[in-house]
Amino acid sequence: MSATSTLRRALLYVPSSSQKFLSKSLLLPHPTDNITYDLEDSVTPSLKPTARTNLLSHLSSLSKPSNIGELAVRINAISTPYALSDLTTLAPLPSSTLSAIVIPKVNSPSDLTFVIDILRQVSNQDEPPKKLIALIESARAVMDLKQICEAGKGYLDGLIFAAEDFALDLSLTRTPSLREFLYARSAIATAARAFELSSTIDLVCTSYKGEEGKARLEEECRDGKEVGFNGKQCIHPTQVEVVQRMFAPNKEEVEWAIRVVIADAKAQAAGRGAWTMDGKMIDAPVVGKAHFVVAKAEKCGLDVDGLKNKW
Ligand code: 1VU
Repeated sequence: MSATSTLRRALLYVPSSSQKFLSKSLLLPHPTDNITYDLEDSVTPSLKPTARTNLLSHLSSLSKPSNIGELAVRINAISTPYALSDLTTLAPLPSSTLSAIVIPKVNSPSDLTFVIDILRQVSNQDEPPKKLIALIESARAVMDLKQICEAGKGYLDGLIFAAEDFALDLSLTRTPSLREFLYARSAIATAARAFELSSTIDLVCTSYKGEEGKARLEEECRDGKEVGFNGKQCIHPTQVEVVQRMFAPNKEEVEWAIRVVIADAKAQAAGRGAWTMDGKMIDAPVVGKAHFVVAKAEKCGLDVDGLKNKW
C-alpha cells in the first residue's frame, strides 16, 4: 500500500435498473469506500438500456457525497453488445464524479486495451484518467494475469475475484472452506501486488441476513485477508460496516505495530537489527509490516495518535 493507493475495503454493488437502489445508495448508514453501480449481472438484458439511462441521469446531477470514497460503474463484458454503449455513455462523465470503471469477465489483454482506447477517445483530456478494475472470472484469465496487468498499465488499479463464474468455468464443487479457489485467489493477490495495484478484492459473500450471515461474512473476510486481499465485494448495505472493519487493522494489531515501531527506534540506536518483543524475534521484515499496519490504520481513519500516546 502506498500513500496514493485508493482504499476499497468494501465495493458495494448497486443495481442501476432500480431507481430505489440508486436513491438508497446516497443515503447509506455507513461511510463507504466504493459504490459500484452495476449494469451487468444484476440487470436483465431487456432493462440494459433503461439501466444505462437511469445511471447517466443519476450521476449527471450528482456531486460525490463526502461519505463515499469513490463512485464506479460496472459495465457489461466486452464480448457483449452492451459494452460499447456503456462506455461511450458513461466514460465522458467527470472523474470527480465517476472515477473508476469495473470491467467484468476480463479474459485477455485485448479486453483492457479496448476500454483504454475508448477512454482516450471520449474522456476529457484535462482530467485524471478513470481507473480500471478488472474482474477475473475464468481459468484463461488466471493463466494470463501478467499479460492482463501489463496491458492495463497506467489505468489498471485493481483486480477482483469472481467466484461464481470461475466455479462454473472449472466445474468446481463449492465448499465453505473456499479451498477450491486458493490457487486462483493467491494468483490474483500476488499479481495485484506485483503490479502495485491499489486493490485486490475478494469474492461476494451471498449470505447477508442475520447473525449467521454476519458470522459467515466475518469468516470470509478473515480468510480473504490471510490470502492477501485488501477488500471484498458487497451486495447489501449491511455488509459494508463489517467488511470495512474486518479489512482495517484491529486495535490489537495497531497497538502491536506501534510498540514495534517505538522499540525498533531504540534498537536501531543501540545498533541492533534483530531483537525480541513478547518472546518473539523482531527484524527488518517484521518492522516493515508494523510500519504498514500503522500507515493502513491512519488511512482507515483509526485513532492512531490516541494509541501512540498510550505507549
Ligand atoms: O429500507 P428500504 O426498503 O428503503 O431499502 C432496502 C433496499 O432497497 C436497500 N438495498 C440497497 N440499496 C442500495 N444498494 C443495494 N445493493 C441494496 N440492497 C438493498 O436496503 C434496504 C434493505 O434491503 P432488503 O434487506 O429488503 O434487501 P432487498 O430484498 O431489497 O434486496 C436484496 C438483494 C440481495 C436482492 C439486493 O441487496 C441486491 O440486489 N443487491 C445487489 C445484487 C447485485 O448487484 N448483484 C450483482 C453483483 S454480485 C456479482 O456479480 C458476483 C461477482
